[in-house]
Amino acid sequence: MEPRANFSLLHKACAVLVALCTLHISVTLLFYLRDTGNENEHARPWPGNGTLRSISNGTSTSTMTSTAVPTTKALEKCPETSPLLVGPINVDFSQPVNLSEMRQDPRVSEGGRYKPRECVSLQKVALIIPFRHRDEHLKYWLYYLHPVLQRQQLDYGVYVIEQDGEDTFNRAKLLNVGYAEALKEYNYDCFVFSDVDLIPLDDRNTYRCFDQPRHLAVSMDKFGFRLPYNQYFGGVSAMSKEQYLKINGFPNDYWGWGGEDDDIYNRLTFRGMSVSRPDGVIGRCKMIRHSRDKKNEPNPQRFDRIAHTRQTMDSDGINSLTYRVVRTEKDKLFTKITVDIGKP
Ligand SMILES: *[C@@H]1O[C@H](CO)[C@@H](O)[C@H](O)[C@H]1NC(C)=O
Ligand SMILES: [Mn+2]
Repeated sequence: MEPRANFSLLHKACAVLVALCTLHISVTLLFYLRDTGNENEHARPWPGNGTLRSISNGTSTSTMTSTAVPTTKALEKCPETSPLLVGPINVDFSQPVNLSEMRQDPRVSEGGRYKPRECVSLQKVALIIPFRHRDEHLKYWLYYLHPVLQRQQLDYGVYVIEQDGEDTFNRAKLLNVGYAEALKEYNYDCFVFSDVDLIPLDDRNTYRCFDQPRHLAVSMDKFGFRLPYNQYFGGVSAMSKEQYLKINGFPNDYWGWGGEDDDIYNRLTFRGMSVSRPDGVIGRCKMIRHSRDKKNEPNPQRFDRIAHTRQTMDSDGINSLTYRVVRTEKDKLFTKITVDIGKP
């Protein structure tokens, strides 16, 4: 009697096992079929699933790539204040600088372009430098500024805008050209306009844009580390694309030295904006000593022009800019655009 009872028990157990297996298979099959028909599914964690789905459903390739490559995690935004800043910087114009090491830097790409690898920059910044016959100064600028801009975690490009020929210099018109040419290359949202001979003495003076147009060269050695006057907007300034367009860019008819920065100041106040500045310690900067350039004599018309900004700003600016690009040179550390901007 005993062996027969055992055999019957075993038979029952087997039957139950077969039933459970059948149930398991059918439930699995049911879920599998339901999955292939439903593309709104949340991502499943096991690998290979996407491939399976793409075979059974030819339209699901996008789902396949998104689930099959879990390593392409998006970079996070850079912090408001870069953790790489060091504060005061040693700047010495009596020592010649050597750019050869800087040119080897694989993080900088042709034309003086850089973006941090560790995070996504908060702003895309074009640096615009009006230029003529100042190669020595440009060397210092590149040598000191590239590391600063990199520590500031900016996505940036350096544009040297050279006035062709030997007619009277026109700084503001060159700045307008820089704005227009930089935008042809990349979707910059901030523009820093810097003289070639001004070097910041503290990397906390971030070369980026703010809620209001920014004046950065607030504390120059040349002026005893103070503002020469409250409305001063010269040397180095920064404007977002929006702020720049709001004032119709810069005047094109200030030939020779002086006045164009005051005209720009007038423009922004007439459009209801004000000037944002770093404090006088962070905003310290050094100017390379030089004699006055030929063909950049003080402009005798400047006082009259500044007095009429309100009448001229809507018709003279980025909306009336004309020029001709003579040549473009891509150096490792900058893009140089030589332009014919006419003459007074
Ligand atoms: C600059 O430094 C490199 C080595 O880093 C050297 O080969 C080159 O001669 C130097 N150039 C000048 C002008 O001193
Ligand atoms: Mn100067």
